[in-house]
Amino acid sequence: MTDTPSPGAPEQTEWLTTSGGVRLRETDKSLKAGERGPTLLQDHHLREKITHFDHERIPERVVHARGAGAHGTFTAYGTAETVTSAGFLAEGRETPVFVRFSTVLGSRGSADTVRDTRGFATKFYTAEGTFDLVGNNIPVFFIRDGIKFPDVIHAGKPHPDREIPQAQSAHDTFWDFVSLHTEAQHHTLWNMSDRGIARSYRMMEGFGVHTFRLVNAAGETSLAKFHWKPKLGVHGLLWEEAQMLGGFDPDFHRRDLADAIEAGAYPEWELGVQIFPDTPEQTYEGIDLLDPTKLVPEEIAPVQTIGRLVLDRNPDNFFAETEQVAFHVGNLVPGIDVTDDALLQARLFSYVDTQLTRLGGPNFNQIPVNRPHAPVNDMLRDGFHQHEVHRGVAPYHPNSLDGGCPFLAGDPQGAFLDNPVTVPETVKQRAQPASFDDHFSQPRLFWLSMTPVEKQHIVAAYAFELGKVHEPEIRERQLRCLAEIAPDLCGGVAAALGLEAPSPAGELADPEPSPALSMLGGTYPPDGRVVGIVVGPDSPAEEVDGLCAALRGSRMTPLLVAPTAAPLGGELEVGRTFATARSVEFDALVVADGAGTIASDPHVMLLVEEIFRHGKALLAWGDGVEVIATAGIAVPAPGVKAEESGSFVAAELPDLLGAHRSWERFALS
Ligand code: HDE
Repeated sequence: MTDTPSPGAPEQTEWLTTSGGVRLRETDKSLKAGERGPTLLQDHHLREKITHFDHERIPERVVHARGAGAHGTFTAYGTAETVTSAGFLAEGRETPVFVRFSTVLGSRGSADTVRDTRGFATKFYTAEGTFDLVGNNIPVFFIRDGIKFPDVIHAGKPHPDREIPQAQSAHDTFWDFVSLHTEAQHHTLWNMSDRGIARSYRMMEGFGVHTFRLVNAAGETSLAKFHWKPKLGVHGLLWEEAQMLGGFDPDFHRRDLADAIEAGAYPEWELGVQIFPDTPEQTYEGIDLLDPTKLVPEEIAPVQTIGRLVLDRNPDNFFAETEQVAFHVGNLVPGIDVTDDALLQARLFSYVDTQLTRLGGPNFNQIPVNRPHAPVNDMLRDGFHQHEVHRGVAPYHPNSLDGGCPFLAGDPQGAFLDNPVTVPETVKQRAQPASFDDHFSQPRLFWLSMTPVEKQHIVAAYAFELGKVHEPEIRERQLRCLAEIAPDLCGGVAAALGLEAPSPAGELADPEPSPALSMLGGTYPPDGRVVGIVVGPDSPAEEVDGLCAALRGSRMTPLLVAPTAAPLGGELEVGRTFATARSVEFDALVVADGAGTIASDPHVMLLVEEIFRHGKALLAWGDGVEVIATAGIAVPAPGVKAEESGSFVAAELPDLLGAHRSWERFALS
């Protein structure tokens, strides 16, 4: 560290200073009249320190308050060049990005693993200006018109009288609203699936939700929906795990993202697009593309990949970056334009508006994380927290005093074009198209596309949520909605609530299932998966060390679990003691040779029982098998294996983790 100030770097000297740069000789004691006397108003250091502290908090986001972010790079394949002129999508182009993941309902300090939609917002710092893709992990939304957003959020937030419950939809006002405003039923069904309790931000799909309009170099337009496809597959927690984590590790997703990046298991997604012809009706195969409560099944409009996102750097400072990042759906670049989706249109207003309060003024794009990487000359002036020292006298257009500068750009200079879309001659009215009346055919499509175990989880989720609803009328009304989606879903939930299942009002739609909507099937790399290794005092340190190295080599994260923090063999670091370990942190559990001596310890029993109950891989070697036997678990079983020597563990874990869980075990139970 030197004493030469470098602009933009906050730690410019090794000495403690005031914010004015004056070096301080004391910061622990106030200036007082004598050792035991009153504090003097004269103490400018005390006053500066306390005043700044008093104003450290800014308003949290009104929605998506709880989140975590990371930096990375997007590399384009060039496959989108036929449909869009966006420079950052040209072949091989690398663009820095910042991504923020979030929950929707909870406050900034709420738990990560609550049942909720997750935000997936990406800021591309392109050479042609900032492009923000502000999406969710669910491809449809509760409402179709932004004017309903305060309604759905007021219903989902805690009850205004007692301000409970925090960060969840399992309460009367939420189900009151969605059972009355039935266009919300599709999104709600996704929330009740395991998508609502993601295993990791790294294991979520992302969706732009709305239909966008792409424009190519020839000026031809097409309609498009954006998708993020995670390299690690789409995986959920089990409900019991999610609830336990809320207590044991409320920062689970935040930690998981940061740890994976730190361990070099960089999270990756491919960006894909579904492309539709830009027809005057703006429909595809009968699906209204301006209706954000509807998706277009991948089977009828394949997702074509156009680039790869890798997150490889954790923020240095949570507040400066993750908290202050300001996304805006109006941050568009040439080649990407909006459509008339009424939800998207309202968002175009809301995102700038909200930053004025949250970030305290109109200059939030000057905050480092929000600064464009393209040159700026904007004629916006003054305001709170103005960081630029603008020169010139004529921030207006037209002018002659600054030589007419800044100049207006045209096509050759890559100016943004608001696409000249024809708006049919029409009537000013508060109305929606008739196609918006269908609220149930797509939830039914989702339900029919689920595997039996996924359906079981959905029924259990509704049973929990509606079980927390006190008003009988709301439960019954929601059951009537479920009857319109699927009688087996409705019947399962009604049985759990001890109620009569209502019948649907009419005939149900008969959609073709979309296997792409299921989270099951496929195998994925084990990157960043956490493996607990239970060791006893006599476990062979060298062998355990070798196993850890092999797991790290496959980008897994091993954590030794031991009775105390005493290093194994005097050298191997213990990651969790019996006082701090809980199974929900691990994707798999290995019981090492030498753990036989602690086989009946209740902490170990609890770990093993939970790992087994949650369908996770459970491996043992040497006398470690005694631990599994003591827990009453038969070996072998799906995902449960024991051998004399430990060499099989590193070889078999990637495959076992590749499917996320041993799903057969659920079928057995
Ligand atoms: Fe947002 N939304 N939203 N939203 N949204 C915000 O902006 C809003 C909607 C989404 O990590 C706010 O900066 C309205 C859909 C994400 O910083 C606010 C409507 C989708 C994030 C806002 C919607 C989203 C936000 C709060 C209905 C998925 C977090 C703080 C018209 C496609 C971004 C802020 C971050 C945040 C308004 C609907 C995604 C108030 C009015 C649909 C991921 O401006």
